[in-house]
Amino acid sequence: MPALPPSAFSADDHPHRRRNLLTGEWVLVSPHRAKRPWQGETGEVAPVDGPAHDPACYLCPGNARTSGDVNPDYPGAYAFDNDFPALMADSPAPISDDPLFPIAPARGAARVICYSPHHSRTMPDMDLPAIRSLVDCWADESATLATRFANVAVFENKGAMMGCSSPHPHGQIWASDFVPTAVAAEDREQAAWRAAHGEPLLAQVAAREAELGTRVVEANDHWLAIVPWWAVWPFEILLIARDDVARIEHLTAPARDALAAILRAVTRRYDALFGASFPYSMGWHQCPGTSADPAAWRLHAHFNPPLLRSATVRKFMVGFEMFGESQRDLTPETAAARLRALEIAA
Ligand code: H2U
Ligand code: ZN
Repeated sequence: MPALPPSAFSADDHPHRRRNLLTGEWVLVSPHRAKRPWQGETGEVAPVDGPAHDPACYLCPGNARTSGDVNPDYPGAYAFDNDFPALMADSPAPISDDPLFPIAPARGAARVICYSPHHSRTMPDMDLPAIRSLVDCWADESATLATRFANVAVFENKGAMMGCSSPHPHGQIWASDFVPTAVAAEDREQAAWRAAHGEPLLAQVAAREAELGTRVVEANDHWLAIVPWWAVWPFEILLIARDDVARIEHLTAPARDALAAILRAVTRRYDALFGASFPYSMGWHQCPGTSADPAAWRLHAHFNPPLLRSATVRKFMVGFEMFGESQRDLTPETAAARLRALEIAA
C-alpha cells in the first residue's frame, strides 16, 4: 500500500510516537482508540469530612508507631525516620567482581512525612498555610539530607490503588548515596540538551507550553502544570518551576506560597475529574549532588495517576507497554483540556 503524504497526518487521528526529552524514551500514541464513547461521570467532589484524629492510626499526633516511638503533638507537617527503612546509612559494602552478577553498595536514609495533624485531609482538602508547612518541611528535609547523600527523592503514594499504606495523608523521602536510574537519565538528557541548545530543557519547555496553552492545566507566576507532550499515564502532569531553581530548598518564600496554591488547584482538578479522591504517585526531581551539569536542571514534580475512565477503571501498563514501549490512547492535549474544563472551588 503506498504511504499517504505527510500532509494527511493529524495528531488527533493517526498513530504516532512522541519522544520524552527528559528520559530519551518514546511513547506510542494511538488517538483513534480514544474515540470510543465516553460515559464517565465528572464533577466536583463533596469534601469527605473524616475524623481529625484516629486513635488506631500510626501517624496521628500523640499516637505510638509500630516501633513503639510516640509521635509528638505536631502542629504542621512532621517528618520522622521510617521504622522500616529501605536504605540505611551504615550497610556494609558487597564485594564481587563477577561480570555476570553486577552488584553495588547502597546506603541512604528513609523518612516519612505526615502532611498535617489532620487524619483525613489529603492535599486538595488542606488549607494553603497547611500545604505551605508541607513545602517548608520538604525543603528542610531536602537541605539536611543533601549534606550526606547524593540524591534526595521526595514522593507521595496516594490511595490504596497506588500502594499507600495508611489513610493519614503522608509522603516519604528516600535519600541515597547513589543517583537512581530515572534521575540519572534526566541528568544525562538535561545536560545534553543544554550542551546542544544553550538553555535548560525545562526552561524552554515551560516557556513554549505557556505560550501554546494546549497542554496547560494550571499556571501561576512561579509554576506551570502541564500534561507533557510525552505523557504516558492518561492524566499525567508535569509541574515545572518557572524560576531558575534546581532544588526544593532553593525556592523563595513567594515561590513556596505559589507552590502551595498550585498543588491545591491541581489535586482539586484531579479529584473533580471522576468525582472521587484521585490516586497517584507524585515524585519530585531535583538536581543530584553529583550532577553532570547542575545549570541544566530545573526543579519539577511528576504526578503519575493510574486512572483512565473512572474512579475504578485504571490503565494497565502490560503487553506492548511492558515488553515494547509505553502507549496511550487519549492524547495529552485532550487530557489537559478535560482537566482544564473542570469547575473547582478557589
Ligand atoms: P506508604 O504508605 O507510601 O507505604 O508510606 C508509609 C511508610 O510509613 C512506610 O514506608 C512507614 C512504612 O514503613 N511506617 C513507619 O515508619 N512507622 C509506622 O509505624 C507505620 C508506617
Ligand atoms: Zn492519623
